[in-house]
Amino acid sequence: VQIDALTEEYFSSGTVRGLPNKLFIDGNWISAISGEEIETIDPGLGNVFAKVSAAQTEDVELAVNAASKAFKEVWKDFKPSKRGEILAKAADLLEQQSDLFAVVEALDTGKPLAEAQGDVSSSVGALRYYAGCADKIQGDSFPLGDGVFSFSSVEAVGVTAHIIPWNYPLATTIRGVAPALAAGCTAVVKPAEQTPLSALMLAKIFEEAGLPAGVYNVITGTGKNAGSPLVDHPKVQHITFTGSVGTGTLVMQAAARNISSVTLELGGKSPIVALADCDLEKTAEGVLWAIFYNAGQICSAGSRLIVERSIHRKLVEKVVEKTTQLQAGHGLRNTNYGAINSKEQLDKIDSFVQRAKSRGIKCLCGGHPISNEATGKGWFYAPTIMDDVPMGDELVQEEIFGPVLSVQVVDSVEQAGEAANCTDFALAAGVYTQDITHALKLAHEIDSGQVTINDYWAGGIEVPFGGNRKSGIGREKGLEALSNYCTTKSITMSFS
Ligand code: TXE
Repeated sequence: VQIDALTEEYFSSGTVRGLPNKLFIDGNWISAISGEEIETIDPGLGNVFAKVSAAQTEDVELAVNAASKAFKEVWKDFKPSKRGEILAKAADLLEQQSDLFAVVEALDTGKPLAEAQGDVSSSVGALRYYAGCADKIQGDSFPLGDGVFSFSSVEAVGVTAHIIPWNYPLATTIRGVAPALAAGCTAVVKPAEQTPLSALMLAKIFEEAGLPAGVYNVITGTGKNAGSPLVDHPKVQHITFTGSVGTGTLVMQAAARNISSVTLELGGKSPIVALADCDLEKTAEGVLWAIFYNAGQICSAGSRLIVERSIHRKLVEKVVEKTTQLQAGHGLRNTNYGAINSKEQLDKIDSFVQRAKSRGIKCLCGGHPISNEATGKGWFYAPTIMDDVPMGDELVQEEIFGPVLSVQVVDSVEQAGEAANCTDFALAAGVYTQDITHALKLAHEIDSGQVTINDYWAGGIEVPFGGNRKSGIGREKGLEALSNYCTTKSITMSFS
């Protein structure tokens, strides 16, 4: 019912009432010192529906200082079980407000409401998971003999910066901030300029849950004016970044200047290997959602189908047939295939496809922008499948970050493994086969942060997630993510 009311309000007024539009620093809602603002656009209609403050260096300074003060004076020695209670309360509050969050997230990103609802519920789960971790972070003891005893104390690193992309704004914010806060760190979040709202709305949730001022801060603004001074700040001890390889490189350079640590979750060109004995129906369904969920705007999207020649035609036909089930449309109009987040991204996707066509690569379906049938507005791209793409082609090598599947045909399990590893990326992979030996052999051989067998999106907050090589450094999610926000101090004493 709330969703219906919010949808109606949005389509009649062009916005949603009560959206936050200021920075959240030290527990206060304040405008950027410059007074400047940026607009946020609904990609499903191409209309501006909200404005937020545009932070610059001086605002970043305030936020980092607030986070530093809160770390030293309040949060680092806050009773761990109480930290957990606040995170658990925040999870409950987010769950209660999930309709509002899902609608705003769908508007900001352009994704279908059902997908945004999934993002909110997985974010509630992530908050609960790390709430339970807060009082279970502990050290070790090291008996040394000779009257000397040593133990370790696992401590929070300090102020952490979180640079968030536009494809999963809420989920990416929470998957970094929840373990950071559970570990006793404070956070300054810089959401993507295209999708700033949910990180701000989360501030309201944390406020209501009783999080002390300065522990969670949000500075909205551009990468250049707000993101860059944040990652360059000497008081920031750890940076968690999700985004492009180019910006990740700049972030790592900034971290190197300050000797701060980084977690980088960058791009991907993830393969799905379909061996001759796979279940064709299940594989086709897996491939469909691996590449067309969120219109392919996912770092771990399965953007390459590596298929054995004997089933190539049959499998590809099935996937093409299934793409006809996809209904493009505005995220709040009960569709299952949403918009591309920005005009720039739409143009980038189309230019990859047009270049490929001009090189003679066969397009099996899609291959062009489409307009939202109901309104003729918004940025949509037809689900696209490019067939028999050579290994060295840019469609195989480069991240498109859109709904474009490149099919690679191979003649053996060995060739499939080689094809899977033929790019600079190593984020995710899927393997579809009935043969356990082949499944395990490929899982072993594929260089990737995660491999899923006979499924693609399986795996929750419990499972570490991240990439190798150009796909990044470090892992998020799971207990492993806590180590991003902790440092070990060894304390040794003599009692002889
Ligand atoms: O990414 P950026 P963009 C890929 C995808 C896409 C391309 C460009 O291929 O087409 O990147 O997207 C902030 N210092 N991915 O330009 O620049 C920025 O404000 C500090 C993959 O949006 O990486 C935003 O908050 N921060 C990806 C965040 O970095 C800076 C998700 C990501 O933006 C900054 C998104 C700077 N100098 C895009 N410059 C994934 N792996 O999921 C920008 N930012």
